[in-house]
Amino acid sequence: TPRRPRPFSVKALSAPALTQDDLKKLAADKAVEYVRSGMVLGLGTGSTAAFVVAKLGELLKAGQLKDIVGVPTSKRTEEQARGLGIPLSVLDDHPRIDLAIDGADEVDPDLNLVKGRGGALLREKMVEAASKEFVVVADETKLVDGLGGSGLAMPVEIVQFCWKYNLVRLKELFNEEGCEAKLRLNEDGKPYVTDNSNYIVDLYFKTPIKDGPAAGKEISSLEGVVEHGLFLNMATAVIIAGKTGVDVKTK
Ligand code: ABF
Repeated sequence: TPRRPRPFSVKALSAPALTQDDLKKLAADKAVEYVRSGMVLGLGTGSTAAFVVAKLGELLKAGQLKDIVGVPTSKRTEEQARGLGIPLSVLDDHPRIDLAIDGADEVDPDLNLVKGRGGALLREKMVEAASKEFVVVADETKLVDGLGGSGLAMPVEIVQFCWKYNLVRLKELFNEEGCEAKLRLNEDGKPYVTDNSNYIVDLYFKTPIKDGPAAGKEISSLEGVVEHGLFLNMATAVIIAGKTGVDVKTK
């Protein structure tokens, strides 16, 4: 007697659920489809961006990509890319970047971002501002209705000189919103120092930031602030990987 087809796929039922790393890799692989031979590329920082760099290394090795030049956004990324044999440069020599691909900490519905929990916000912002296209890679946990709304840190890079003074001034800027401000520390309790030898103050908002551009301007107007983690109107596309698939959002 002919075997009856099974009413459902046993394979699908037993397939392991996608991990957050699987989702990051899916987003990274999709973003790399934007890369062409000969491009100057901004190389992001963080665990999602690391999947992008790894994929670029693979494609170069396989001869499927040629003559790319990477401009890393951190010493960590520089090390990873160098280890994979990706030719590297700096903004001084390549002030016009074709495409930057980087992760984010928060993505709002208008593709504005919070970045910098990985500590690389200054170089990221410089490289991504110099890029014709800036593609963000993220898993769905990064989506928020309003920036600062995740309850997690919104980083501000400040000079080391009189950091307490600036910590207080940053907190005062958003006092009405009940914002907390903390100097970022390493596990050993010492201040976290960025690639540019600065400190980071993390701002914790109780409610989403109402006016991102105004907040960004106010933060930047403080002497001793080097850069903040609001990346407004910079992303040209955001690739979000979720349990149900990969979504590409563009402006
Ligand atoms: C960089 O890495 C940062 O701007 C952001 O802080 C962080 C995101 O890291 P991950 O991809 O590990 O979540 O993109």
